Amino acid sequence: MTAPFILYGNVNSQPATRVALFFRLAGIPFQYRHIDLRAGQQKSPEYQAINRFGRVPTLVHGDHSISESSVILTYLAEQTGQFGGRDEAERLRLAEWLSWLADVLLPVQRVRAVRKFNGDANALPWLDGAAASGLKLFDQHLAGHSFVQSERLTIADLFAFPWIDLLNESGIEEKDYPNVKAWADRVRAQPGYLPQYELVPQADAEC
Ligand SMILES: N[C@@H](CCC(=O)N[C@@H](CS)C(=O)NCC(=O)O)C(=O)O
Repeated sequence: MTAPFILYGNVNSQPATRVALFFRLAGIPFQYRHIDLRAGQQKSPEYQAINRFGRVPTLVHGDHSISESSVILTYLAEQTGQFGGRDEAERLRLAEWLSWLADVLLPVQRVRAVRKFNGDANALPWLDGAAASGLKLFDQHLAGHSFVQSERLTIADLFAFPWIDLLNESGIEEKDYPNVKAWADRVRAQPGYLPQYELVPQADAEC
């Protein structure tokens, strides 16, 4: 029997829910461990023993404990044969996409963090501009493409998607980016899709 996949996360964390989205779309069961970020559980010695950065998500699989959602998605694609590159060239392209998406779309996550969790509003003018620039670039790329890398859904789509699914919490209108909206609707139409707040519970669970 192969080792279970154990995901440590929090329903409010988009990096964590993108891993849950992988499992849901792949139809792969996982064990879920809720980490109480408000209580600081991510900084406890027990948790930092599996995640040196003291953040979610962490994937534990056999002898491995892996942090950083892009690394986890890449690992899962390799382990399961789903949503990854089919040859070295595709795997390299996907690694490029993960890095690029993290650069250009991270301001979307930051804007949400400020608006939803009462962050420093002085940062908003800069963050709103940076989020709009990133979304414009992403929208331009998606013109004429069904999915980020190709005509099939990959971990690059799963990486970007949670930021887009909750654009309204960032104070951004999805309809202002029509190619992004059409792409997001294609992801939402995938079998197994669940919206962010239904992907994982606020307690440990078998999912
Ligand atoms: N680059 C990381 C980002 C992880 C991250 O920022 N996690 C946040 C939640 S969204 C966290 O655990 N914050 C708690 C803390 O820093 O104490 C990834 O993609 O996994």
